[in-house]
Amino acid sequence: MTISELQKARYGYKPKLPAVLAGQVSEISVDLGAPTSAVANATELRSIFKHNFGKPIASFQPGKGSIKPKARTVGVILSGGQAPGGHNVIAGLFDGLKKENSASRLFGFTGGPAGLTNNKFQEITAEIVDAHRNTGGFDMIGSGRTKIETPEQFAAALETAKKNKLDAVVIIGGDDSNTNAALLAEYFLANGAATQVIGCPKTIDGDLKNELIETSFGFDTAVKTYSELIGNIMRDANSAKKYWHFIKLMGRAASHIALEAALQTHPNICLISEEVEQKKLSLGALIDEISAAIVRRAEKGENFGVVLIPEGLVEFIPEMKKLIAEINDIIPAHKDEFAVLDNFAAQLAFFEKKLSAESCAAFKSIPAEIAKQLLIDRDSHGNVQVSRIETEKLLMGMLEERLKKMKKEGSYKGSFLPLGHFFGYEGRAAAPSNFDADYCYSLGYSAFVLIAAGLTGYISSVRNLTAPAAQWKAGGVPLTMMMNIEKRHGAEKPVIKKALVELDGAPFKTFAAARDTWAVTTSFVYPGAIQYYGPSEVCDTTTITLRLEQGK
Ligand code: FBP
Repeated sequence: MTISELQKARYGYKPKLPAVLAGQVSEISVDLGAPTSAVANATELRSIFKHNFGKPIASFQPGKGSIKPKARTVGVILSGGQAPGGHNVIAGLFDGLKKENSASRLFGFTGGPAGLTNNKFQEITAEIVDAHRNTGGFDMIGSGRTKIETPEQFAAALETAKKNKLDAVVIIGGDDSNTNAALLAEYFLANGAATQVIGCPKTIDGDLKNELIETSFGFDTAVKTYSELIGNIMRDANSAKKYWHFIKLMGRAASHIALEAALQTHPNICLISEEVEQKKLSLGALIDEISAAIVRRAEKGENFGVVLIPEGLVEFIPEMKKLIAEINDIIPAHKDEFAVLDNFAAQLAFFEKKLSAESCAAFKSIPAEIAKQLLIDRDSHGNVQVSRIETEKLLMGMLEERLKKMKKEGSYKGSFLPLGHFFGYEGRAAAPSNFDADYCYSLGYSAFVLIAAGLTGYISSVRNLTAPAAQWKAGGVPLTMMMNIEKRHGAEKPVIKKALVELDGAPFKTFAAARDTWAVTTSFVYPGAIQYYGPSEVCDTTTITLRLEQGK
């Protein structure tokens, strides 16, 4: 394989670790705090997680600990969408295990959680790790979205654990995958298995976070990559002065990516799904807001601009949310009838009979191409695949109509040439920034210490992330502490609560205070590419979101 000079240099990059993780594992003392509860529904969760509920928070301190170094066999799984730094989590785990005892073994289950239930793995060797240090993607062992939920799947996972004498399994994933990790930890204990289960917080979406998990890994790199691209488009727009760019950004439910990209680049408009939901803004209201900015800029002779759109927006617009919820119920209830409909006209006729009058009107009001995209198969966790719904085109089409009408009426005299973009996969497998390289390696190393301390049902936690890495604090948070009960597929389920954008939080408030100016006055910022070598303030700092959340 041909390797670029930058890649060669990055193989040699030594991720920074919190000081407490730098020595021998026997020099770490694992402090356990008071019993914990849950985000909500503590009584129900206590009865579901009889063996794990209420465990204390673990924090690592320098000192003589009680960990007795030994050789261990550990499995690791990458689960869900790619996020920059996944390979470094594995590298941190591998290095921790080997430093403790060179006879320890690490098995990488291939293709996501299905690797565990099908007992498909490859042993991770030093050679494999070295060829993936500080690289993006999940290609070392692959990933997948299989949900371990049936009794047969749990039994198969246990069988794999027993067969391979696994001391522990580390699941690197988002909120759904870590919910699975909690269920697996409980199942193993309930069945007398000694295999520990540890989670790691991964997702570019940034929605797996709380006071103890300051950010999920990958968010930093992905949003910096998108911000570079947005900045480049802004510079082009400000040079050519003839296009309005509509940029949809990944982030299935939460708008953290769009908000952070807005803070980094100052677009004319950035929609925030959580605000759209709270203010119950209809599609028509969004078109009012965007067209008002287009008209005001046109009056200044500026017939160009940039609009950021969070990927999950359609699910937060009230009439679309209702429509999608009805479609989610109708398709499984009439599976066979729906499966034989082989063209959109037949599907439309089918839904006309089944949808409520309001949802039927919404379904018919959107372009057929978009309506078809609302019917695409849900993923294994029941999520609508919003990355495949062209929301940017929906808005562009509606704006073209609105502005044409306004031109006829004489209230708009500009020219409107819209261009659509979708930035998602471009950033998801990017080479990790120094922050993500360091954070991920620390998360993996911290997962190893949790294993060595004999803990199960925990997620690896590295905190104090706006300080230099040596001052980061490491430990583990009981997974049940992050859970509540929510309705999924019509049934009440224990799940890790998603962290959506808080409208009273500092990141949103900072954006809201500036957006009226950005809407009309060209205020673009061009952040440029991620830098790996150079001054720390250029290379190591993390997101504006994290800094604002921590009051820095
Ligand atoms: P995770 O929640 O698994 O981290 O994945 C997030 C994500 O990248 C979303 O931003 C996006 O909507 C989705 O994955 C795309 O899924 P797929 O990889 O199946 O296309």
